[in-house]
Amino acid sequence: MKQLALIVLAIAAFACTEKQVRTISPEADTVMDRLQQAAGDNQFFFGQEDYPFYGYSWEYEEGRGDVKEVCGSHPAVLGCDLGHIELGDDKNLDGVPFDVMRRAIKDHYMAGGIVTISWHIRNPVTASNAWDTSDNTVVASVLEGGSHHEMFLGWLEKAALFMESLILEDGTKIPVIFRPWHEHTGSWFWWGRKICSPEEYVSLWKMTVDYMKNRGLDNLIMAYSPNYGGLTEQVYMERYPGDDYVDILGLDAYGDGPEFVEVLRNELTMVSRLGKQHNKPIALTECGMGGLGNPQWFTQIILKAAEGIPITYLLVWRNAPEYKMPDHIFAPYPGHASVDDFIDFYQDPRTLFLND
Ligand code: BMA
Repeated sequence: MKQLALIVLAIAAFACTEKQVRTISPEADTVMDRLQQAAGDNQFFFGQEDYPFYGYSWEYEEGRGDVKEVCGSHPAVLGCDLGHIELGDDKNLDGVPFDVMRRAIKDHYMAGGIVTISWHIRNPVTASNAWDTSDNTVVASVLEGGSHHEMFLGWLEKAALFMESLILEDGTKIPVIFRPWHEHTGSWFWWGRKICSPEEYVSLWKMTVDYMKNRGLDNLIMAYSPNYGGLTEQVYMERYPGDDYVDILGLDAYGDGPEFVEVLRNELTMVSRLGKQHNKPIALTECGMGGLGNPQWFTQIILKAAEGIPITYLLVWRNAPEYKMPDHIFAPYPGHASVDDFIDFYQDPRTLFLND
């Protein structure tokens, strides 16, 4: 009897693990292979958030892009953000129409590029933005059994519907590196370190991934992206949702100067070690220097920090139009002081752009 019980338990445990394993689509697999291959060749892809939508002095002009106007190629990675999709809005939190975003994602993928999507999702309890950390019960309230669970499933559905619309004419689902709940080792978003417990964070992540998986969204490659600074392995892994729920180990890092290079090198080295242990590619899922005041940031800061470390891609943040947000740029535009340095970065054999 006891033996039978053990066998039943073993089968149940096996069934449970089986159920948890995510498989990704062949196209998503190809992206993973390409990332690994680049890192193996001591190369990485360069990306920028919102690059086709606007730049320092323009908005919504088909074919334009600050980076392309500086070096001749668009970035290899296009970053987009879903913030405000949860409200049913037709534009995201930075004013990008979701229709325009969908088209740009298809064009970018068809041109051989890689797509990543983050989600500055609003606070479902206070109805304020993602940065509202005033209530530390929010994560618990969206989990199963919580007061805002049903509402939150509606928000996940809106994001899933957008993801489902990312298909080609022949029905191929465009692979997307999905990066929700980012920078959670900091405490500036409602899912941050001081706002929820590790268990709550992990449940939020798993609920999100399971929801997408159950809708058949096997084109999502999940990227985990703690924030730079004060990271030990323990802090990095404290809220890790598990190997079945994460495909890329990331790091978000903003800064400048020798100390930034040193700390970033140390933390990237640690992430690289974890990547090897967990058999996951690693990436600088967001990085940059706000305002790009250092004209040699690309070759002297970020290339130096990542030298010899097998990052697969890096994504700098958006170049907001100057009249909307002065000094909110992360890549050069024609005439900017860092143009020459950026061209050196572009020509460096380690960097891969859309042309590559
Ligand atoms: C931030 C800034 C904000 C923006 C947000 C989401 O870092 O760029 O202006 O709304 O990202 O893109």
